[in-house]
Amino acid sequence: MATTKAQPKTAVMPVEKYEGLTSQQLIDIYRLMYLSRKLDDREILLKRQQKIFFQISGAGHEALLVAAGMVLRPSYDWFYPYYRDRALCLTVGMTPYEQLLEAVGAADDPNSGGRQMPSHWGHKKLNIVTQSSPTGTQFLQAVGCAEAGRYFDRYPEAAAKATGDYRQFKDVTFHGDEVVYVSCGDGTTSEGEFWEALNSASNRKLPVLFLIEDNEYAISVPVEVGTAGGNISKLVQGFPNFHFAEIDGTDPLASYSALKTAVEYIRAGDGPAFVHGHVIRPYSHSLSDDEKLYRPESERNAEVERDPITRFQLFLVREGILDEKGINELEKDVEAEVQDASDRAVEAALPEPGSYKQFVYSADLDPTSSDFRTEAVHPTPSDKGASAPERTMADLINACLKDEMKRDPRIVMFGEDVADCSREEYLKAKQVKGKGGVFKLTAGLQYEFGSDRVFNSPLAEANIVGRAVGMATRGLKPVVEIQFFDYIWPAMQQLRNELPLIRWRSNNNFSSPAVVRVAIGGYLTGGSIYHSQCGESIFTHTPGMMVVFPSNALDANGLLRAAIRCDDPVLFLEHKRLYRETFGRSPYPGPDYMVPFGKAKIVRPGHDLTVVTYGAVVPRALQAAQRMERENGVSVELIDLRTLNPYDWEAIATSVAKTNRVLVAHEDMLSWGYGAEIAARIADELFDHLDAPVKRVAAKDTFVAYQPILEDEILPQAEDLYQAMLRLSNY
Ligand SMILES: Cc1ncc(C[n+]2csc(CCOP(=O)(O)OP(=O)(O)O)c2C)c(N)n1
Ligand SMILES: [Mg+2]
Repeated sequence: MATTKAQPKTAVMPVEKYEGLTSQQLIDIYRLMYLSRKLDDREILLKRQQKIFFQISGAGHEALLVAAGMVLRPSYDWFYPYYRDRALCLTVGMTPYEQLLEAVGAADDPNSGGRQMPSHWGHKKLNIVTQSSPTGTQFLQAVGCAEAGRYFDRYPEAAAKATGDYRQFKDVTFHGDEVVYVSCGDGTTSEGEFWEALNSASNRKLPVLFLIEDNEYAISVPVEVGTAGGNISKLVQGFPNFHFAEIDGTDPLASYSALKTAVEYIRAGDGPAFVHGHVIRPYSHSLSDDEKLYRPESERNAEVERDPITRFQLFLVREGILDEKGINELEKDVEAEVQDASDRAVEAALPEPGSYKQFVYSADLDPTSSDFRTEAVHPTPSDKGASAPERTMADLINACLKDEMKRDPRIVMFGEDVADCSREEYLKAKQVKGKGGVFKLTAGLQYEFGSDRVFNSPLAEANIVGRAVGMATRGLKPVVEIQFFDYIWPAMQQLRNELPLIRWRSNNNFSSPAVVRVAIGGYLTGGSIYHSQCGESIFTHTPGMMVVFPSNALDANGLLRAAIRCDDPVLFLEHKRLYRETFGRSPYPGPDYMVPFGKAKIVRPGHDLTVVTYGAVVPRALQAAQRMERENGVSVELIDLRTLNPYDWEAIATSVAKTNRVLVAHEDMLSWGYGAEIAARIADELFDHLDAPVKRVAAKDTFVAYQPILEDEILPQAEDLYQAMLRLSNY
């Protein structure tokens, strides 16, 4: 482990004169720093003129970031910057005009096409990956991006283009020694995902440069409040394989020197690096913040003394590199450039009204299309005289994963316990059989495809999803597992604010079509609160996320294949109770069987009333429907939605127009559940067809209790469905 001793915050004279930089390079550094500051000043002016709507500056961070930009390779390395990184983006090639296009929200803004606030960097050509506003979400994605680069380097054939699935639209580039840059402020190091990322980067010796820009404040909260002892460098020293440096980030030469060493260390493949730069924040947190409210004049004045721009200007003059005339000319030149960029940006075309609808989902590959409808090649249960063995949902999910891994070398799988055996020597020596998931859904995959493709994650759900986002952005197809839906919540930031948003917020410049498989649901007899939860509507309420919830083995197989091949992120919900149920078993349908999204299955045709449901309620509703027919002569049409986003409105509308009575049923709680939306839409659009109010059956508005008597009462049973059908048909 290489370490660099902490250095004082004040500038230290370089050991080698100017760190080996030429006079011209020193002038270029000053130019970029000054340009960055002037762009902030211009944005502040534009904000006051109400030509832009938000401003957050990179002021005070310029020296550190120009240095970082200089030691990294544009369009070669990968960048996960944060909002103070204007100077880095300029240094690696983003133009002032492109930066101001985001500030005005222009259609041609390469960062986000007018969708994100200013300083939310993203640039496809420059490998600057779309940045969001939640602090700290970039770290695990950077780790995943680095893992993907390493994977492609080891398996270059995986980078090949292929037609017929997402790979057609996902270019892969890699060099083998690229560095992934990720940065944040001192405050953000308190986020859990920061620590999860350090843990994985360290453990896997990944080529990631962590740059911490410590301006001693997170809005108004000083560093000693967020960070134990007030110095993040002291806390991270225990992570193995890292190179560490702590520097004066207002000194471009000290920054350059430290970052150059750090990047050399990473590029050599020795592991990640952590560079902690002390910087200043002269312009308050943002234009919405006034630091005079929490920082006295004395403290603010002390910062002025450390301003990197004035100090470096003095340095250039003192060293005879530029005289005052030269400085004036350079500054005038920069100001003219900013003026010109600004004049053009305020005139730039704005996004077309209605264009917001674009790029919520892939425009290239539509999983609802007929391309995703293929026939089973072996007899299915509907084929009379089928002789192939009936397989469970667990079997056919496992079979699909195996088929797809064979077909697509970009697929990697990880999660808690998904590997057969992390200590693979036991597996190789056949000393153990292997686990392959707590429900055994991934059993045998590590054994067959190796530990680079199927491996255990740390026990950290954000880690699983965050890394998957980074990998998928880079071109891999992670098919990750969340062990229980009940424990999905640590990953919520990634699942809500990242995974489904990458495409839309980057205006289609990036995408992250990962698959997240989740074991969900109750009816377990003793599953209790934390092994029984549903909650699918939380995710169907997130634009950009496809949500799939199969009820039987054949659908699970075909839908999972469609999920893996498609170009959008998919939350694939697998009901634990259905994994090995007798209901819904099927023979293996072959390696190319697919069920398109958004196409419901009419489980049972009928003409008196419609039931719309999915998941584990399907077999219960079927039982109730059969009883309705038997005891009351009522013919129930049972619709299994199969996918919840998108969902098959046409099937619902056609059925309700025929039966005029509808029951919407699900296992999740009633209030604010998935059925509320379906019922509301039926009431709105199909009112004229209804002979009775829309009914709903769902769980009670509580969590599931352990004692089976309570569990039965809480979750909707066939009897509840029967009673609701009866009331509806008698209305
Ligand atoms: C998850 C999350 N929580 C809160 C915020 C609101 N917020 C934006 S910036 C910020 C402070 C960040 O401080 P630091 O990491 O030190 O960066 P700095 O702005 O000082 O450069 C906060 C609290 C956010 N964007 N995301
Ligand atoms: Mg800060």
